[in-house]
Amino acid sequence: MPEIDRRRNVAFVGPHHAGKTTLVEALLAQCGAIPRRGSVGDGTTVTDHEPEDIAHAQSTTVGFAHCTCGDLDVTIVDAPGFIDFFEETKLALSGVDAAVIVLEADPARVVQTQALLAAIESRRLPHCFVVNKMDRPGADYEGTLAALQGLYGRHVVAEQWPIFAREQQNDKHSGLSGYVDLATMNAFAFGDGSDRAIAIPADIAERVQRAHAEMLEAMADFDDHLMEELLEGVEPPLDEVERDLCNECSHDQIVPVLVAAGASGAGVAALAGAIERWFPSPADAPMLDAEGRPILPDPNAPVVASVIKTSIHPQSGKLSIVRVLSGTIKADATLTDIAQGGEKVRSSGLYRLQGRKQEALTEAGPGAIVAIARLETVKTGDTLTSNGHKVLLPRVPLDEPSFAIAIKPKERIDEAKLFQMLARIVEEDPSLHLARADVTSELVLLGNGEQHVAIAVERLSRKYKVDVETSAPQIPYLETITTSTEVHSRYKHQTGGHGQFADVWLRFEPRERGSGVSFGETIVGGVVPRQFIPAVEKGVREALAHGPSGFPVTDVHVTLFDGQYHDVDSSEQSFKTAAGMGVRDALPKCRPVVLEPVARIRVTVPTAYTSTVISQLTGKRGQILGMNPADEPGSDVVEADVPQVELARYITELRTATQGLGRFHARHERYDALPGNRAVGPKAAV
Ligand SMILES: Nc1nc2c(ncn2[C@@H]2O[C@H](COP(=O)(O)OP(=O)(O)O)[C@@H](O)[C@H]2O)c(=O)[nH]1
Ligand SMILES: [Mg+2]
Repeated sequence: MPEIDRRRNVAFVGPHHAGKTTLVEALLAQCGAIPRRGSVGDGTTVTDHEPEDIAHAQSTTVGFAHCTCGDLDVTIVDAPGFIDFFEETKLALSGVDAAVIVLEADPARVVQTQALLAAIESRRLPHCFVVNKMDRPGADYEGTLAALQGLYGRHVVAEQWPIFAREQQNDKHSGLSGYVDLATMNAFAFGDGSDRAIAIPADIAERVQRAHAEMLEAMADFDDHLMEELLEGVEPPLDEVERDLCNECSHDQIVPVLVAAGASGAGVAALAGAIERWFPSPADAPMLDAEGRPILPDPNAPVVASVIKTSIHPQSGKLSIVRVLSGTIKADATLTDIAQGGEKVRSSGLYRLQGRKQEALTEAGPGAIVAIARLETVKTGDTLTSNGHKVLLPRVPLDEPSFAIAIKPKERIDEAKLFQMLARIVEEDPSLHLARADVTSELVLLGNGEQHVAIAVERLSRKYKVDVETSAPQIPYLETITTSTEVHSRYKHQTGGHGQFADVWLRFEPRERGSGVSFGETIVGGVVPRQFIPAVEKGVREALAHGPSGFPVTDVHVTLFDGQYHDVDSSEQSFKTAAGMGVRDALPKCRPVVLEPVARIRVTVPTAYTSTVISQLTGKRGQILGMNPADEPGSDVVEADVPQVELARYITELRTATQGLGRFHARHERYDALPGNRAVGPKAAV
């Protein structure tokens, strides 16, 4: 077990496609954890190992890896970047002590790191930025840096300055060839495995000096001694600068920016050094329990561990990936699940993960991120302890789902079985939800975007060998009437022996919206005997289940006010039938309308997109209720009532219109009459 201060737990996060998985692969190769770098395109990387990652050439879930850098034991959590999987990323961040935010050298994409930064800052997690893909033509380091500073402030500082190889003929750069370390003012050329010291190229010397000065100024904000030196015009010793930088980064004050081209391994050796020097060990910044008390990382204390991820393999079973905060977990430990009411669970094995590979461990101490086998009842987000020790860790707040599909089995298996399989998929990803829809009773899977649920369905098919049909959930339309009427309905049938006879007069009146169906009677003189009246009500209610357009009828009051019966031939059944016939006769005469569900939504977007969002909602028959500044600076909240049918793919449309930055919450608000020109039937609504 490595000493706790030699451990580092680092998440690699950032926008989709920024090169995180490739960079992690390069780091693993750099540290000798793997013989050679695999590639995302070939599906050969350590951390994109799930079949869905490989099929889509992108991370669809968090991947875990580890390497030994010098005498440092580094556990890497490679998070998916695609916005649909952001909740998974948030959970992963809860288990690490620092984050590397990887982004492309493109100022326009800097805004895409905003939600991520909010999650990182909410935990005050030390972090650095890596401006990646610096080998690509047009890579704009200065622009990206300026955009980062514009968004987050000047404590985000360049710690490296890129050196480009020059083409012979013109002055265009042909690729990243090295960097200047702005703390120590040393320049390096990338080599195979290690970087070689060189002189600072003359053509960037002046710019590099300026960047060095900017870095010192930013650092001086957190360091009075440095501030004095700068005010007195004293150049601080470079080893002191390096020490201060480590200190200020590990306390989440200064956020250094580095350069890399992960695909070629350029910048990876320096990144490994940065992880060692700038990022805290688990001992440096103990995590807090739900009451804000620090949990000291003592190997001899009772175990406290938090479950940050669950993965279920149909053959080998369930793995709970935990971050140990305190104590030492043995491979056959019995632990208490505090979140599940103190249930005792027993480990069937302890593993360190290298992508899909599991290396057996005998024990794991504070700071370790390890997988525990077969804790069947344990869920992501739970807190595990030993000896009944009562500690609860804070739960990561997850966003509500914003996209839904209806699922039904294609053949063979029944729905109950499908429900169980889906429940296992949801167990692996708590940002998915499974529900039975009201009104339509469909089985509905909800997630954070079209990709999120589509990949969950792919996973379901692969793991449990079940084919399903998916569709947009049916819209739970209803019908109602807008005028009153009275009908006379007589049911008379003679077949051989005794016949059937019932005669009813029914009045139909509209009720207030949302009040449902009610039934009353004003029968006097026993023209309809008491014992048959419940049958009339039953017949009415059953017939109202399908209005003229096929939807359930609501907001109507039906009164039985007259009728006749026959001593021998009348029965409950005949009154029920007569009532049903009466309903079918009456509804078309009462100017029926289809009612559609309307949701109240709150959309949060950066102010620059507010007007786009408003016109998008107006185009969806939305009624804008208001627009106010959001809690987060620079964003607005737009509130609107929008027909549910218009929101089916809204999350995708919103993200497309807002660079992925918009998000919304919706809840059912009311039913409105469908505008006359919009025809729907039960089929058209699917
Ligand atoms: N030019 C260039 N392409 C890269 C680099 N790193 C990754 N890529 C490519 O960018 C794409 C996304 O890479 P990936 O590692 O999956 O990004 P992730 O979504 O952040 O994990 C892949 O096609 C990579 O081959 C790089 O340094 N330079
Ligand atoms: Mg990836």
